Amino acid sequence: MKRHLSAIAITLVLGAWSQFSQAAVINFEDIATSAGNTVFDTSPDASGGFLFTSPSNHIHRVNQSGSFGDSGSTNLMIHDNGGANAGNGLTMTKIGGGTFGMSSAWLSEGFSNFGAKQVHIVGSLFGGGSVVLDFTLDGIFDGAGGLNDFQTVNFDGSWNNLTSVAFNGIGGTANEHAWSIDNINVGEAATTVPEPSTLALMALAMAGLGFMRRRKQA
Ligand SMILES: [Ca+2]
Ligand SMILES: [Ca+2]
Repeated sequence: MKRHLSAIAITLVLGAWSQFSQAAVINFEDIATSAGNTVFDTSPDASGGFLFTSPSNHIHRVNQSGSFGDSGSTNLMIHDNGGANAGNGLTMTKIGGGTFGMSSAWLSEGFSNFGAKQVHIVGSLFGGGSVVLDFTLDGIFDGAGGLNDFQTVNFDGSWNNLTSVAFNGIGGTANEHAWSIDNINVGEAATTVPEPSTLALMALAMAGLGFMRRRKQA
């Protein structure tokens, strides 16, 4: 009986904890490009349980300095394909459906001479509505040198319950607007504060565990 109660208490604690600890980073290392190389994909990329699609079917997997934004590892670079302005978008959705939260990501100008000035980010919310953030790139883009090409963009708690997020490079060189992305922090309710009922359940379960430990020692 005691063992059963302990198991139940542990399950409750782990269950409650997992509701706000499922953050994960999509770093594109599961579809890595070898150092010094760039691979050009003409179909959507799947990484970290998410699908990344571009209306132009023109996604570069980059792990290269020089002309490209360098994150020190594989990242995705998007630019207009042949001058179609809608072509530089990238949309992420969860494979198999479902909602997700997003707390941060790395963004950079994508290509020397063709870099975007801003990245326009639109999150579609479950049940309707959207959240929007325009992130200004810093113009620091040195290719192989010592400066950091990428910046971190942070998202607040309104970026939860997302069904998809669309990124678009804007400004900069006409018809190119190249930009790059890496290290996207995602997770169910990534920035949600646990509800009082969840906290109460955890406290109850932990108290139960402590009580059983004391009984065992006695
Ligand atoms: Ca990476
Ligand atoms: Ca930069």
